[in-house]
Amino acid sequence: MSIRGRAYPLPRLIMSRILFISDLHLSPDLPRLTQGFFSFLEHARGADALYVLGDLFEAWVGDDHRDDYNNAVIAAFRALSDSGTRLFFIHGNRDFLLGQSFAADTGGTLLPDSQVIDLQGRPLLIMHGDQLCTRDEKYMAFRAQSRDPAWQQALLDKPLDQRLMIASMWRMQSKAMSSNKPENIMDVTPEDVVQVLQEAGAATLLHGHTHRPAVHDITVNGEPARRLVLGDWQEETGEAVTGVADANGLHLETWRF
Ligand SMILES: [Mn+2]
Repeated sequence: MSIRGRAYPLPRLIMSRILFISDLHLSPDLPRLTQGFFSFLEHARGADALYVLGDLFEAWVGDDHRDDYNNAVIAAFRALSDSGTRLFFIHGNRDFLLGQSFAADTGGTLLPDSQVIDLQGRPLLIMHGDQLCTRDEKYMAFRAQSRDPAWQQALLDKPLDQRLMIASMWRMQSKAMSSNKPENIMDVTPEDVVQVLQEAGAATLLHGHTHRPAVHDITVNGEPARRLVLGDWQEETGEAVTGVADANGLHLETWRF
């Protein structure tokens, strides 16, 4: 038996590693970012779990849209989940149509809009974060509509090319509207952050969506609490602020690609 050979498997690390990403806005128009995403999934191998907290895709018009690009993304996720890393997805405001067949093909699980997970004995509340931007009334109205199952089905019943046109129209509208909105409207409402943490019985919230990566120290029920915000992936600089839970606790880490 050779010592150099892989006669003995490495002992499983006692400390787990859980990764969190959001706001990749994957699109065939972003080649560097797409490559960075594929390398990140390689880097994620060996982690216990990867959570994707929404806006994985710039647009998702239905699980039946299986072009080469989407197939490659699904295959890369599948390779990761087959290697033993559990995969979880939460919808974002761009990819609210991600469905069960997407999740099944990646070997992952679609979670509800907000979820409490156990992080080494401590509850962590995770979500995309758009539901906290309640001062943006127009968006909240669209959100309510876009999460209605009947409305979603009516959209999915349209031919694929029509859905692709609708999605590109939404993107243009969203860009035009965002540039006219005051800064504070585009961020989370502090009172809602406190409320969701109280309801969840958690002292830590992790979300994306706002593209304002940071760690905020806050107070909930008179106790110290934290809100961690993941960043959006940057095609130009090749950087993404991700979340990592390991021996050092939950923290943000920049992934360079
Ligand atoms: Mn978003």
